[in-house]
Amino acid sequence: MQAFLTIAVRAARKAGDFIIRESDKIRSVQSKSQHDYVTNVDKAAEQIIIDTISHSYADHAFLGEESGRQGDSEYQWVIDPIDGTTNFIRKVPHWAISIACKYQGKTEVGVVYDPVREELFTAVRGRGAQFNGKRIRVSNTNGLEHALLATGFPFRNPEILDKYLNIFGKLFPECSDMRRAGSAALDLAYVAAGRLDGFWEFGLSEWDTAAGALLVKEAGGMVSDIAGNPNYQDSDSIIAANPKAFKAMLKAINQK
Ligand code: 2AM
Ligand code: CA
Ligand code: CA
Ligand code: CA
Repeated sequence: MQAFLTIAVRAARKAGDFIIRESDKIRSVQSKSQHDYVTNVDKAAEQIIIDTISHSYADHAFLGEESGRQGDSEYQWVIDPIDGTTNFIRKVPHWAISIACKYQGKTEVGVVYDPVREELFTAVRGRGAQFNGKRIRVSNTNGLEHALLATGFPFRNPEILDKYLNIFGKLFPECSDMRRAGSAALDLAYVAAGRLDGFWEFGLSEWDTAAGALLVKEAGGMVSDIAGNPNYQDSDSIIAANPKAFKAMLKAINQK
């Protein structure tokens, strides 16, 4: 799996260099659905990542946000070329490349790379998580009183806004503060690095969370859906946090 990590990092760095070079030359901004934008740069970056990986692993399969599913293999690479496209388009320097490699449905390798800050978060299942080559752990914050949480608003799903606001109303008064920075992959990486104590969001896709969720778990954190079910991929919600904050978040959410 170490070889897969090397390739994932190479692909993320190549895409990162490309995106930074192109960031003053965004040619087209399209709306895929309401509020979900994509640019020519997202699409080209995804192709760079796929080409880099295919060069080493010609028979592997891909699931990319912009190009969908390709190939059929026990190995599948899950790619978000720019997580935080709205920030990227508006020149807010907070977005990342997210690449995960799954074998037989299980995430084995995860990379989240922020090329603006040159911050690289990596994990291999069973081998821990690293930030720029140094081992990271989730925070030790106990409970919610001093916890800094992050979230994303349900911009795509106005029908779940009431459900979202209800949970916000339970968590926000209990915690120290809540961030909404616009990149779920970086939110998860920051939980893994202990910069944030917890994260929760509705309506994310596999490419947003696959790499980041492995980072959190390998850094000693917990990941589940809003009901505490570890198979968060089967639901429309995700919670990730250090184990103590995780427990406190679920308790706060489930209180009447
Ligand atoms: P994306 O930039 O790859 O689309 C944060 O809420 C998550 O939702 C991000 O991972 C982001 O991924 C996605 N997202 C899509 N459209 C968004 C929008 N208009 N505002 C905020 N996040 C958006
Ligand atoms: Ca998108
Ligand atoms: Ca995304
Ligand atoms: Ca994206």
